[in-house]
Amino acid sequence: MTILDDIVEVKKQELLEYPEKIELITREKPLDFTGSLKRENGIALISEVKRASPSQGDINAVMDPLEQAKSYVRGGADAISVLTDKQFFKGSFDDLERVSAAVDVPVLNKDFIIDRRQINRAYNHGADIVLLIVTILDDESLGDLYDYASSLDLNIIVEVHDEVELKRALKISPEIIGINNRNLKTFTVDIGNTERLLEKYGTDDIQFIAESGIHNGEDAQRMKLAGASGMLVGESLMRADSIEEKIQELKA
Ligand code: IGP
Repeated sequence: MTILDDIVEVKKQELLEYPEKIELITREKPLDFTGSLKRENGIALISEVKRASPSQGDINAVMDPLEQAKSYVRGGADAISVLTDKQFFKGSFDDLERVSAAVDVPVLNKDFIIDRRQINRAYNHGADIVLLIVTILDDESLGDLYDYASSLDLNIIVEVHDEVELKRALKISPEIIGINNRNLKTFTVDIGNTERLLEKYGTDDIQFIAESGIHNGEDAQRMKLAGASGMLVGESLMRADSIEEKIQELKA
C-alpha cells in the first residue's frame, strides 16, 4: 500500500457519507484560467495554500488561508490553489470558499477527485479550476469527469507524473496538463521530470504546468526554459519570510 492508496481509500469512505446527489448552486461562471497561461512573457504562477502534507507534516499551521491567499495575489500570483483534503493536508472546503470569495484570480480546488459529486462540491464552494489526477483514475472515469467538469465551464488540469500517464492524458486532448515532479507513491521529487517529459512531448497545442519541488528562481527558470506555461508552488511559498520577494524571485 502506498500513501496514495490510503488517500484514495479515505476518499471512497468519505464519498459513502455524501448525499446521493449534490445539487449545483447558481453562481457566476468560473473565471478563465487559460488566458493567463497564454501570456507571451513570463510563466504563470499558481500559489498554493498548503497547511500540511503527508511528506512534510505541518508546513505552516499558523497561517490564515485567507491572509495567505491575499498576500499571494498582492505579490502577483496568477491563480491560487487551495487544498481541501482534510485528513492528509489539513485543508477544507471552508478554506476554498473563503479564498475564492476574497480574491479575483482563478482558484484551483486541489483534491483527489474520483466522483462527479466532488466536482459539484468544488463548484459550489467557488472553484474555477479542478485537478484530475490520472494515476487514480481509469480511462473511462478520467474521460467522464473531464467532460463533466467541462460542461460546468470549469478549467481542468489533468495531472500526470510519467510517460505512461501522459499518453493516457493525451487521449482526451486536454487543454492543460500538469506535470507533477513529485511521485505521489514514493514522494521522490525531481524537477528534471518536467524537463524530460516536455523535451519529448512538448507542443504548443497544450499548456503545461510544472508542479512541485520548485523552490527558487533557478528552478523556475528551468521550468520556463523547458517550455512550461505555468508552475504550481506550495511549500517554498508557505515557508517564505517574504511572500512578495519569493514571488518576484520565482516570476523573474
Ligand atoms: C505543490 P510543492 O512541492 O511546491 O509544495 O508542491 C503542489 O505541486 C503539490 O501540492 C501537488 C499535489 C498534487 C498535492 C501537486 N499535485 C496532488 C496533492 C495532490
